[in-house]
Amino acid sequence: MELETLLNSRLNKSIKEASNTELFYAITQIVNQKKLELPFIKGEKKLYYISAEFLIGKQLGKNLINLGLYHELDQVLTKNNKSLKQIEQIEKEPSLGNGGLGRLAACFLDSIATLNLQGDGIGLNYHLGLFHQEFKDRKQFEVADEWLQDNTILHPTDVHFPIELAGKTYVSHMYDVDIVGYNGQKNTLHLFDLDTIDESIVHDGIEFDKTDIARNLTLFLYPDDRNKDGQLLRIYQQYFMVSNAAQLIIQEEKEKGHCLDDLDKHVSIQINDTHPSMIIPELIRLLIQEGIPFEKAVSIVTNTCAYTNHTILAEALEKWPLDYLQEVVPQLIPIIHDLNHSIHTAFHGQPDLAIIDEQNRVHMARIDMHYSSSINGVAALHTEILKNQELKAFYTIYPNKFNNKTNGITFRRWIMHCNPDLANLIDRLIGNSWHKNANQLEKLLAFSEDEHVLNQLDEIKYKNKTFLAQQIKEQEGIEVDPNSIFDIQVKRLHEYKRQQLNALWIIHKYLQIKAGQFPKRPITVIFGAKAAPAYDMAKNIIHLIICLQDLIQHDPVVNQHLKVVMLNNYNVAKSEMVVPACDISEQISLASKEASGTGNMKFMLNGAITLGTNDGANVEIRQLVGDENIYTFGKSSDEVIHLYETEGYHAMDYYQNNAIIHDCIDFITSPELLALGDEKMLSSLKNNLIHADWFMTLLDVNSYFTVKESLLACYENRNVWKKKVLINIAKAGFFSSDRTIEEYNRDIWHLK
Ligand code: BZD
Repeated sequence: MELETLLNSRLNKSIKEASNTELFYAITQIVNQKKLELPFIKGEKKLYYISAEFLIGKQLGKNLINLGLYHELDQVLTKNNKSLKQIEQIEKEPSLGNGGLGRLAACFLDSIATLNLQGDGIGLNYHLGLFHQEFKDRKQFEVADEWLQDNTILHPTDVHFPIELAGKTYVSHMYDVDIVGYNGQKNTLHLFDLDTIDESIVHDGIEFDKTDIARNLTLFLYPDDRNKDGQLLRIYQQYFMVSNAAQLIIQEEKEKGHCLDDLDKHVSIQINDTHPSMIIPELIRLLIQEGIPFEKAVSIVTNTCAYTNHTILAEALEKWPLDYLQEVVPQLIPIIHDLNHSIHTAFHGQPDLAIIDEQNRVHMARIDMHYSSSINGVAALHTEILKNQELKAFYTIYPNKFNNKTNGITFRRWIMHCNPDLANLIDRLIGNSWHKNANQLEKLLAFSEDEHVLNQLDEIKYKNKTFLAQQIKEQEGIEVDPNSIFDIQVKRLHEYKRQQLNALWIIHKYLQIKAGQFPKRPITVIFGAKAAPAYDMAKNIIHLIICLQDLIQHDPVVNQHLKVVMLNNYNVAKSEMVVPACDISEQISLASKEASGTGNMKFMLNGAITLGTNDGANVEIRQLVGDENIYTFGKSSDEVIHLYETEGYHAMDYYQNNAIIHDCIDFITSPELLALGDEKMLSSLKNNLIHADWFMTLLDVNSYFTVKESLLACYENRNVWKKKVLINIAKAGFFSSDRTIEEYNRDIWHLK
């Protein structure tokens, strides 16, 4: 049936008369019906991608694209004076992730299904998500994110497993989300939950009784783990996730008639950072229960599992006190001891290889590295740093396990859905083969001197900027000029990502404007970021940015030249709005600290120019586009690593010896800002920058300011800029997650 007829038959009124909400539900029903008709992907071998986060974003638009229905429906609705884009907004965004790691998992599921590979995701169903960010008094506050109300994506199943937690048995419940590929077939994301969860125990934002496991287990992603109860809760969550995963895998294998001795021939398990690491001892335990001897079980599990590392920040590598594991998962302790003992014997007690260290802490990443067959980093530089620095001891003993898989993004969401005008222009120029073979984008290079094409690209950017400006006006109450340069930094708030460096530049620009030095063209600096609830310095940085936003907005002279916008509750939907509207993509982490970044790829694909350090995947962007088409600055990762090793960085020296740095930092506690902000928070940030500055903000101030000025100047050279934009889009094909997944499959999973 034609879509229009189908839609009419679902409504009890005409499309014109129906409200957006009615249309949303009617379209959802149609999509659900279509999904039901799709076959599940089948194969000899199956992948299970286990992850604490799946930042999947709103599903309706993405499903319509992958089902091939988006365009037709859009036309039907437009004809009836309705907007599909507005209807899509009705869906609540699933709050099942935090940042890059979770969004990567979502892009991967899309590509796995699109490539017709049999692979399901396994995670948890967090009722109240990460948190919903609110700003009050220019500060971040966290409240529950009630995304599950009006759920339209989760299907309850009748799958339940018994899970032992602290000696008590809980019964899990599996919920499924369909993962539709851009290819007429589907996989599944399985999210586990408890039926006894009670959202009403949450009070004062996101506070709740951390000990009431039956009611709290899947309330939040990353509950505050500053104290013991919080840490225990994380262990409860992690074990609940992996025990469900292990039981599901074994059940499915038995249903297929496979012998568990051959598990590694039929199953691959990808461990997404260390949150799912307990899958290793849990699976060994269950295989032993099935009658397989310990040594054999260990070898099967090692062959089945593969581990991805997403960070080199030492504090993010999880280490759980053995006592805590003993309390929550006593059934795993004998296995962990045995594994530890084997390693101790094999490597003569070498301490940096031990699973249990001298302080009786269990190193989760070390379990992964000893007992899986692949260890990968997520960008070339990151993998090299793992091999030569952070995980050197493991690279020495397992050189063949190490491999690089540079991250990618799904082009279905990150251009076709978020930037339809650009996607359509590309279709008209080079055809649509790039939808499935992203390298075809290089064909765009043929137009790099074509003024008409370059102008079309520019017009699309302007239209996207105008749309973003409208949204900012509606949602944040700030008027921004689409003719200004949109300079954007959106990502988790962390000192290593150095939003504070960008804030110092804003202060610098503010002081210049105050002194009568005006920029050639107004600049709009846009931020979006959530700070972890327990991370005070990150919250101080958000506070400074909002104070700057308000100071500048209310200054009638400065606001003609400079605007700052802190988007509230930055999420996937907001990302889809800012990515197509960006001129300058800020990727300014301290070199060696950003494993890869994936926002950098999204911006590039949508025609932004990167202003970045030689870090993570920025390095590969630079190799692809050439030095003329990216603006890099700052010390190299080798230099930074050397500074850490020699304790050679002293922020105070920069503060004392550089007048610009001195003025910018002093301004943080100037009367102007103290009139708006909290003295304690601003002083604490200022003191930190002078006396600690663990992520070396001041190290790169000079070169950042200089290179940023040259980038802004380049914007005025319109033809040169437009050509750079085209080259960035044309070279982005490498960053398709289809390419990344093909590599995982070729080197690790071997599904087909
Ligand atoms: O993973 C991110 C890295 O910081 C990015 O550089 C990289 O691009 C992406 C995808 O590989 N890591 C995370 O997002 N990590 C976390 O969010 C996290 C959360 C809790 C504990 C440890 C890590």
